[in-house]
Amino acid sequence: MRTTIVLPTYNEAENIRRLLPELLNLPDDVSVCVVDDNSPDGTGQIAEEWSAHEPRLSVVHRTGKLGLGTAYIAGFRHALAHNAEAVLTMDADFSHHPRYIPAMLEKATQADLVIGSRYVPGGHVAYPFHRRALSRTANLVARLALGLHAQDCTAGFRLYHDYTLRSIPLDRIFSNGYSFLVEMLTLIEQRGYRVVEVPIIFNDRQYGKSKISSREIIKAMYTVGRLAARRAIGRL
Ligand SMILES: Nc1nc2c(ncn2[C@@H]2O[C@H](COP(=O)(O)OP(=O)(O)OP(=O)(O)O)[C@@H](O)[C@H]2O)c(=O)[nH]1
Ligand SMILES: [Mg+2]
Repeated sequence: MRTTIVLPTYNEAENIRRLLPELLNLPDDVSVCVVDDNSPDGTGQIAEEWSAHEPRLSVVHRTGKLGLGTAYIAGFRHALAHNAEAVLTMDADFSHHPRYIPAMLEKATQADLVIGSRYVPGGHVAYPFHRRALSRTANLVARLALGLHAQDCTAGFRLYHDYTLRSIPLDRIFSNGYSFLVEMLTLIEQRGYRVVEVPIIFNDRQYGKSKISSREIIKAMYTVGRLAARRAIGRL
């Protein structure tokens, strides 16, 4: 299956140097699309230099920090325009380790969406307590308010089939940032697609800084509220 790995990046210079070779050496038929928001630390340039001698790597440069959700959409559009049969999204900071990718690709034969999941048996989160509590609460609220079935609704480690992505009206997605993931999953589950979770051990980043902020958390609560209201009136 021709798979494009979409990597949104903002200030991931230390990580991207280490991650790109691991991804490009995977035994599977993968290409990589870095979506960089003009990172001040030069992540976009590093990826650009690599792409000059690696035809399987492409870089989408955006003018500034435009948010994670629209970065995913830019990556989806790029991958679909280049005939990808599947699109895998992951963080560039090694929280999502490339070693899980083969298992996710294998599961894709049984699912329309595969989630690299922290919250199924065998999964684990190596986060400090407060971050773990935040993630657990966000998941619980999303599951209860939106009736989602997946255990890890906020995971960014996902493998989408091309047909799954093509059936979602990407133009109409209203949330950006981290809540984008909850909105995408809601639209996918609502269409009756099969979602399968593969356990992963999620590690805290080693290099670089987190981009999650209290503003993002408030925006995520707004997204869940808005989606729950739409679901209640049957207009998702
Ligand atoms: N292009 C782009 N990438 C982003 C943006 N915000 C975050 N990212 C990337 O999205 C991925 C996830 O962001 P992180 O900062 O790791 O967020 P997080 O995983 O919630 O936080 P930590 O656990 O602290 O790392 C990383 O690869 C980031 O570089 C953005 O606005 N634009
Ligand atoms: Mg991270």
